[in-house]
Order: sequence, then C-alpha cells, then structure tokens
Amino acid sequence: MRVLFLEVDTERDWAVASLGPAFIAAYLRRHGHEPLFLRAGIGRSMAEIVRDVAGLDPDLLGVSLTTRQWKRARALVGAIRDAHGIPVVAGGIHPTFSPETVLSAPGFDYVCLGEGEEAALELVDALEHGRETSSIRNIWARGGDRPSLRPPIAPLDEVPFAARDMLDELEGCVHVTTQRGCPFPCTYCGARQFHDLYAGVGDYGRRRSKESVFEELEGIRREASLDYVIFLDDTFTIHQPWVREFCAAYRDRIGVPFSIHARVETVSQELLHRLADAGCRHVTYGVESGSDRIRREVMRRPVENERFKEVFGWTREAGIMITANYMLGLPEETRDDLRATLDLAEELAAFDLGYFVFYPYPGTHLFHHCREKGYLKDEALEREANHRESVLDLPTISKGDIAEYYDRFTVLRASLYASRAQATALPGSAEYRDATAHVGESADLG
Ligand code: B12
Ligand code: SF4
Repeated sequence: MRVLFLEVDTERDWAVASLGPAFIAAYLRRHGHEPLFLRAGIGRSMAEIVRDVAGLDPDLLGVSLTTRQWKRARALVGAIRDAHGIPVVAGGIHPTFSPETVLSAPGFDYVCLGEGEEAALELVDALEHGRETSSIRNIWARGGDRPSLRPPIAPLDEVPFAARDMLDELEGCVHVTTQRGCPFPCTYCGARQFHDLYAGVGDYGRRRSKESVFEELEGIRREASLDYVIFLDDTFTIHQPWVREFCAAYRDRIGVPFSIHARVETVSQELLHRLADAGCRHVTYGVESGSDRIRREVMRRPVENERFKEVFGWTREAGIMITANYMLGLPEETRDDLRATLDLAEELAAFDLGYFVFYPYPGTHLFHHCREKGYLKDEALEREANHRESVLDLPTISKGDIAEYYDRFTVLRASLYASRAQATALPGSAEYRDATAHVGESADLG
C-alpha cells in the first residue's frame, strides 16, 4: 500500500521533518509497503499541495502533528479530502493528547495514540484487505471507542533505523534518537506525558543499545556523508553508565562532532569532559526561568540558579558551546520573576539563546492548571499555538509585560551575536563554520 506522510510546515520550513513518520516508514517498508514523503512548505498554496497529493496517488495519508501544526493541518486535510477520498490518519503528540478534537475535524478518519509503528502496520494491512479497523490497539477510529494501548516496543533495537529519505536532512547532518521517553516530571512538557499515557501498560522510557546507534551511524557513512550528528533525545545524559560507554567508543568508531540536549541536573564536570573528548561540540540546556520559586513551585524543577552558573562554567571549560532556552509568561509569574529570568540569561551569557512565551500544551499539568484557574479561555484554544504572544490571561502579569520581556530577550540575543562576531578572530574560517553550523537548528526545540 502507498502511504503518504505529509509534513506540515508552520512559520518557516524546518531543516528536519518529523521523526515519527521516518520510523513508521521504515517499519512499513520492512513489511512490503511503500512510504512516500511530501513537505507542505509554507510558501505553497493549498491548491498546489492538494494537486501534489493527488499526483502521488496514495492509498492512505498520514500526518504527524505537534500542537503548532494542528491549525494548518486541519485546513489542509479538509481541502485534500474535499478533492480526493483518501483515508487519513493523524499521529504524534497533538493527536495523542487531543484525540477528540482531531477526530471531530473534517477528513480525519483515525488517530494513533502513542507509539505508531505496529499500529500503523496493522491499520495499513486492514485497509488493504478490507478488514475491520475498529479493534486495532492504539488506533482510534472516528465514531468508535477509545482503543486500548499495546505495550511500548521493547527492546527499542527492534525498531528499524529511521528512513532517512523521509527526513529531508541537509547533506551530512543527521538527526538521531537513542531513547524514547523522559523520566522527569516537568509540568509544562508534552514529552513527559507519554509516561502517564502508558501507566499500567508498560514503561515508555527505553534506550537503544550503543551497538545499534553505532551501526546506524556507520551505515549512514557507508551510503552517504556523515559530518555532524544531532542527537534529538530529550535528555541525552540520563543513564550515565550508558553515556560513559558511548563516549569511550564514539570517537574511534564515529569520530564526527555532535550536539545533545541535557539538563544541568544530569551532568558533572567529569562527564562534560568525556563528552567533549568524544566530539560533543554543542549542548542545549533548558534553563526556563531565573526564578528559583517558579522553577520549584510551578515547573516542578527544584534546581537553583547557582547550579546553572556552575554547570555553564564546566561546559565552557570543556570547550562545548551552549544554547540556553528560557520561557516567559508562566502561571503565577510576576514582573520580578521576568526580570530574574532576563538577569540570569545575561549572567549566563550562553553562546546562543532560545526564548519562548509559554504555551500550555494539551495533556500537560500546566494545561489543566490554566484551564482550572480560568487563565486559558475557550477562545484562546481556537488560536494558533505560538511562542511569541501569550494566549493566557494571568492575574500576576499582563500580556504587555510578557511582550516587553520578549523584546528585551530579542535585544539581548542581538547583543550576544554582535559581541560574538567581534570576539571571534576568524569568523569565516572552516573551524568556526564547523562549530556553529547546526547550532540554531537544535536551539529551536522548545
Ligand atoms: C525532535 C523534535 C523536534 C524536531 C523535529 C520535530 C518533530 N515533530 O519530530 C524540530 C527541531 C523540528 C522540532 C521543532 C519544534 N518542536 Co519539537 N520536539 C522534538 C522532540 C525532542 C522529539 C520528537 C521525536 O522525534 N520523538 C521521537 C519519535 C519517534 O517519537 P514521536 O514523535 O512521538 O513519534 C511516535 C508517535 O508519536 C507516533 N507518531 C508520530 N507521528 C505519527 C504520524 C502517524 C501518521 C502515525 C500513525 C503515528 C505517529 O509514532 C511515532 C513512532 O512511534 C519532542 C519531544 C518528545 N519527546 O516528543 C519535541 C516536541 C515535539 N517539540 C515541541 C515543540 C513545542 C516544538 C517547537 C514548537 C519548538 C519551538 N518553540 O519552536 C517546534 C515546532 C515544530 C513544528 N513542526 O511545528 C513540543 C510539542 C508539544 C506539543 N504538544 O505540540 C515537544 C513535545 C517538546 C516538549 N518538551 O514539549 N522539534
Ligand atoms: S522538559 Fe525536558 S527534562 Fe523536563 S520532562 Fe520534558 S523533556 Fe524531560
């Protein structure tokens, strides 16, 4: 069966497409089906996309959605369905945690809850052979009952390597995941919710073997070029024995620079040096707030500002560039907290920064909190998800306060860039290009 995965771009064309479909595509291919890929770039009209879909003549359309992609995907799928009668299945974090909303929109026939490889294969087989689809685990059919879940795939090495032709990567720069699930309880985070979804079914937290990761990278090098690896794991530095063994072998077996995401709570001075020796050139840390109170009481992240200062020092000393991510406009935040966040960002002076106005993602603890407190009104839910303007009505700060600090962060980032350009002796050199080439890309993870 021909299964077309439509990548729905928002705001700008992303350098990498969603990873979920790349895993599902590899799994379907292993079982004899034909996955196809189409990017709905932001510059493309609805009519062009509808025409391109028709040209590829798929038997099933699959869309992977974050909340930000939802609005555009709803319009696109509606238009595609008006023109052709292709069945449509949506999966990923937004359909998993807002399934009723997705299934009530025109054109969406199925939602996949949680992990999609086995569920998608069963759906495709059923559609191909005209079989009943209502009892497929993880697949919620429009008008049907909520399905039960199959246990998460274990060990993770059983999942075939992601199909690279579905990712639209820049040549030589590859995106790899070594784990699924994150064990921390951050109240604002969508990733965390998978653990709760699978409660009573199985443990969503799993890691691939190092051997499997190395085999994948060696295979890529044999068939194409391998210049830089971006590990997209939520927190690369959990399971420290795994990380230590990985570092010991990576330099000899792979030997190209890489980026990771980490939490300051999960690294030590010694581990950072090991990572740097292995080839780690860039790490993204979520700082989120400069207020210890907001991190502790609102985010359930009881780490103190001092820890960030210490770890940023160790990271620089190890020669690893830092991107730091911050959030503005959280529930219960005051102007003093906003000020503290900006002050901390100035003091930490990371190589790059990401700053995001808080958006309450469905399924998260803070989403429910905002609904209960009346901070998130019904009409705000109809607006496009974004990280530039607050959708909340907060009693402690105004939308204007948040916008003011967003602008201050923009000024801070511009001044960081300006001072960096002056301080760098040879900004046009090959070393500088290698070191900075992929920094902005993984800084946008949010
Ligand atoms: C890699 C990544 C990116 C990459 C790639 C995006 C992507 N969608 O893959 C990039 C850098 C582009 C990116 C960008 C952004 N991201 Co991001 N990203 C991630 C991250 C760290 C990993 C996702 C991943 O690859 N997981 C591995 C795969 C295998 O898991 P999976 O996606 O869940 O897929 C499985 C199932 O969901 C299902 N499935 C998925 N799709 C489909 C489709 C079909 C048809 C079916 C049947 C099944 C299915 O099957 C898959 C295999 O089992 C997640 C955190 C997380 N752990 O989920 C955040 C996350 C998805 N990102 C998030 C955000 C907010 C963003 C940004 C808005 C950041 C920003 N501020 O600009 C942008 C917006 C992206 C967009 N296109 O709109 C939020 C989304 C929250 C939400 N409810 O929407 C997350 C959850 C992070 C968080 N802490 O909350 N991101
Ligand atoms: S914010 Fe990061 S550390 Fe916290 S639960 Fe989400 S992925 Fe894990």
